[in-house]
Amino acid sequence: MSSSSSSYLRDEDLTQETRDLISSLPSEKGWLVSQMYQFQGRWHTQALLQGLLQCQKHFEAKDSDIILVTNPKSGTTWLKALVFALINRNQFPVSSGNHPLLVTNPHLLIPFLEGVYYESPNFDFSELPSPRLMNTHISLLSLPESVKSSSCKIVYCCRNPKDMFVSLWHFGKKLAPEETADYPIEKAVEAFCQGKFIGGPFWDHVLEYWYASLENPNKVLFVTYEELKKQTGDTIKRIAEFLGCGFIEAEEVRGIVKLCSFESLSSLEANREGKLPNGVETKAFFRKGEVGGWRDTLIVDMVTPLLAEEIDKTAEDKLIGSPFRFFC
Ligand code: PAP
Repeated sequence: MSSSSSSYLRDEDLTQETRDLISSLPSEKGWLVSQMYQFQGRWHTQALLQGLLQCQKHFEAKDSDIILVTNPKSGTTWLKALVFALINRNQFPVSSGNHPLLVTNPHLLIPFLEGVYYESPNFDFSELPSPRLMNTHISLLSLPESVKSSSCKIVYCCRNPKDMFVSLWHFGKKLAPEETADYPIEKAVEAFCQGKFIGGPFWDHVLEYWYASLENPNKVLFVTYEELKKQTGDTIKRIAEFLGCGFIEAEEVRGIVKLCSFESLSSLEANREGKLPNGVETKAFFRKGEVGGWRDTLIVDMVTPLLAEEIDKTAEDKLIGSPFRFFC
């Protein structure tokens, strides 16, 4: 692995327990990672699998916790910024010139559960201010027991699979330039469609949380990147209502929309310079921020439209029997 790779792609800090477990798991060579392991139906890097195991073992959810859940590249950074601004609006008025989001990348304000459990196993989650705000990519099935049994709230954000795939494709190139330089996009699409992708299968992740939001609407709120784009203010109000944030002034909503917009966040020094502790540059989380941006990457000649069709066809197959539809 190149020195610029994220620590999530490396495996030097594995415990014996993780090594023992992975030796018994199905494994595959993956795009971006030399090896991926299937655990509880999902494909993981060794590092994030260790983070997941530690999280399952040690994380104690509180009723007041708020957990943001996404597939990678589905709006995590944006959702983190929006919910942080929302729940802290009394302490940090959005119109003030010294809001933490103006000087700090959202990933540094809100801990990524399995990432922290891998990188900083001694991190003390009890020190976080209440309500604790955290994020994860963990599937519904693999969530720590206390998350399922407590009254903590889950906000899930889904993105259409073609934009998600393309976003990860470009992110991967920044994350591991040497490893991805000659990797054919056709192979990456194939792996994505087979579900053999970091955190995959993508579709199962989405559907499980979508059904959970229908079954338990007080526990799980399901929003999409596309509706956030189209109606950011209304979606913030839905999130605020779900989280029991009380009355929120229209002016405040407008302030949150503006503060957390792609244009605003991506132009800040905190999001143009510097790196996260895992080695990823903060600017890597801001690329285009569009709906339908996949066209530039998946339709570049007469061959690649087939790739978009391959993803559409797979999504169609995976959704047979479900009324859920992706926004495309
Ligand atoms: P992560 O799961 O690794 O944290 P995540 O934030 O979910 O990544 O995805 C990054 C995507 O969100 C990028 O999409 P793109 O590659 O299609 O451009 C990024 O541009 C987009 N993004 C980041 N911040 C915002 C924002 N404030 N508004 C809209 N889109 C955003």
